[in-house]
Amino acid sequence: MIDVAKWAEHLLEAEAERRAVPPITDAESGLTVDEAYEIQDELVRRRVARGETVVGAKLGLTSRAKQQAMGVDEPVYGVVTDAMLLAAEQPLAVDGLIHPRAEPEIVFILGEDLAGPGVTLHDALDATAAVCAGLEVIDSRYEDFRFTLPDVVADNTSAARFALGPRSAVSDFDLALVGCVVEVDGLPHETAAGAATLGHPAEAVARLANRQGRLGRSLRAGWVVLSGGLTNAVPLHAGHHVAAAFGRLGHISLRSVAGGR
Ligand code: OOG
Ligand code: MG
Repeated sequence: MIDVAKWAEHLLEAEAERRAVPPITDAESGLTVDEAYEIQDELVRRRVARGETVVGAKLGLTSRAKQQAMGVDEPVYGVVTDAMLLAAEQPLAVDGLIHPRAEPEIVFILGEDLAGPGVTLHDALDATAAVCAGLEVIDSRYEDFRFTLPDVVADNTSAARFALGPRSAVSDFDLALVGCVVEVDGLPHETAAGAATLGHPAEAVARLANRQGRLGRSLRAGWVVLSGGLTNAVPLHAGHHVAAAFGRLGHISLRSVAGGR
């Protein structure tokens, strides 16, 4: 039997102390994915108990670029809270994090609750109030971002911060064909299209809604859903400027500075 509370606290402490730790599976080689989601649930419960509000959900490892980079070949699900949301133009204080990286994502804002079974890509689009360009800042609590599937699940899929661009109506785009160019300090670094995430970013939302349904949960109206990094993530150091342009869907940029929050 895994000590869910112990491992949840362990990861929260690593985050608070900005100290990377070895993956849990180094000590608990039999950790299952279900147990890892229990650790994640407990970790989120503790964040809520200390005053944070759940504002949405995220998928990770939905693109081949990310799966290959991280060596994990299936999508993972996590939770985002208000404490992770960066305000418009708010710089990212890198000293508050361990080894942050930024990745471009198409983000959905739901207008209706959504839960499986049977949710399709089209149902997900129908339930969407708006879409926007996003940059997720991930910050694995594990040394060197080294983890297995259960490790990254327990660690709330490396969730740390996220920034959102202006909202657009979902009907204005074929999200599979929206292009994405990531620039670091003004130079092109990574490129992709929306189809990089499971063929269509709304497929990611549908997949998560079906999982929620199996657990007797739902995605909630008003929630943001991050559909997963389209490209590999870019390491962030103080003084960097990372920008992700998604054509007509908009643009989002992040300036990283020294200092903590
Ligand atoms: C895991 C989180 C992955 C994404 O969008 O693929 C993720 C990681 O790479 O540390 O958020
Ligand atoms: Mg991500």
